[in-house]
Amino acid sequence: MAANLGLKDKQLLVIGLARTGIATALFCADRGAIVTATDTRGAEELNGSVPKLRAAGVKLQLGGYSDGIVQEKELVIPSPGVSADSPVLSKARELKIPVWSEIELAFRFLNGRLIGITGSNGKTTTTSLVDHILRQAGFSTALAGNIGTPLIATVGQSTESSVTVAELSSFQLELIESFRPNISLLLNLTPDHLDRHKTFRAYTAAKARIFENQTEDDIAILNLDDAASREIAPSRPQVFWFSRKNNVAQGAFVKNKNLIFRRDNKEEEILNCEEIPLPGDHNLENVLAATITARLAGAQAAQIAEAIRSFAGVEHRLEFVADIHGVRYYNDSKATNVDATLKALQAFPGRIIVILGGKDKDGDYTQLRATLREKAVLALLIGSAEDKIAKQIEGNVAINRSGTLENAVAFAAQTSRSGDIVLLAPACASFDQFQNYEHRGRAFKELVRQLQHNDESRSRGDSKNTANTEQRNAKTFGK
Ligand code: UMA
Repeated sequence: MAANLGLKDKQLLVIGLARTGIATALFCADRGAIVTATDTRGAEELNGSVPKLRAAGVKLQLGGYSDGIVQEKELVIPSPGVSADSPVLSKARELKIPVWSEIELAFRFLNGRLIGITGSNGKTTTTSLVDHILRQAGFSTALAGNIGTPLIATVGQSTESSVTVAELSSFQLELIESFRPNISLLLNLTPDHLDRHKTFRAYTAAKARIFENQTEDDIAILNLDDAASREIAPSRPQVFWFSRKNNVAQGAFVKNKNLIFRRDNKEEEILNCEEIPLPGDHNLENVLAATITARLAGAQAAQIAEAIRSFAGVEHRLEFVADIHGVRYYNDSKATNVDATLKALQAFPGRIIVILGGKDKDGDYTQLRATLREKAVLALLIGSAEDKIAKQIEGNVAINRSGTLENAVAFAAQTSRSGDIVLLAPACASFDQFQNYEHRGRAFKELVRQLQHNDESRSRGDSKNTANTEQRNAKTFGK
């Protein structure tokens, strides 16, 4: 670990006061730093965190800030949502004030071992799976980072024997200095967040920083099937590869449908790939990557196999919701870009009714055409991206302009037949109609569960129940 940092009497600026900023400001104030924290939002929008921050002695400047706020600060810690090239951070650099992401600060205080997991898609599933395997194998673990709990918030519980499993985003990695996971895993690289990083090259460079400070004592794990990942393989750490398509010298691969871990010419059969409960080739990649990570962290082959078999998956990632008369409903609300939607479609054999749309992120939906032709029977379009998506995919799949998620689910229920898959994998952000992708996913699940409930009430001939459910529907969705 890097040298611990003395925070006492240090003048710090924390920018952004949501999950990361609040945890960072409280952590630093608790260690005697003189903390100023700022946000473009006003006190009334900060969900009640203001009294707690004030009580901890944090000086607040809310409702906006000027570049001058960095004057006389010794360290600036912006939240991941603050763009690295924003004027206030440029000013800090001009004044030679260090600008660190919160993961850099957390790293200076973290005890025990650190596993860092990044990539364009699959991060959350893989991070959760690694954590699940290690816990099942008896390790004391903490799950943190981009997955929702800031790394700094878990530092206090870390001990010499604990393992912190952290999901890392490009926003967090682009502002590190000495951050160094013992095991770094890069799952894949496809274009994402180009509104922030501008070019794929800059985005890739931010992700590659996960390996930057690793030494010969550390481990890097990469995807041999992904050309962009191969190009940035590091030279200092020991490199392990995973591949669905080829054998690898050191790492994990598939042989005769078995998942194999290989190290120093010794092979271990982990489990049969058909036993993996998560659908799709991309999930096979996630499982291969998690296997190497957990094995090198110290879990035994049999423990890994058992934990994979019992892994229930992650909410909003190809999450199974219900089977209603042979029609299976899946929630993949986290598919907020075209590549993630492609992977979701590819995870099923066919006859998919897919719900697409939301807020466009400059996505190229023409990339969906071939897979829609092959796998989908119907595309239900929702949200503000409806027109653009319709223009870009028409002629490749039947389209219904549903407008809202509620209409889309109702239409899917009417038109589907046994054996069909109804898949929410929107390829768009959610912010036009929902607070975030989690809100969208929960709304989808609620709609499907109501369908199921209504169906069960009908088959019981229970008219009273049906009326109640309809009343409840009207309440929840404002019909
Ligand atoms: N703000 C400013 N100035 C700015 C920009 C934002 O003051 O220029 C303020 C906003 O008004 C707001 C706060 O900053 O109050 C928001 O900060 P934030 O967006 O960093 O929110 P956090 O709650 O701290 O969430 C961050 C991650 N968010 C982003 O990367 C955008 C969360 O990842 C992460 O779970 C959390 O830290 C804990 O580590 C979310 C995410 O969308 C899930 N990540 C991206 C992704 O997965 O695609 C990278």
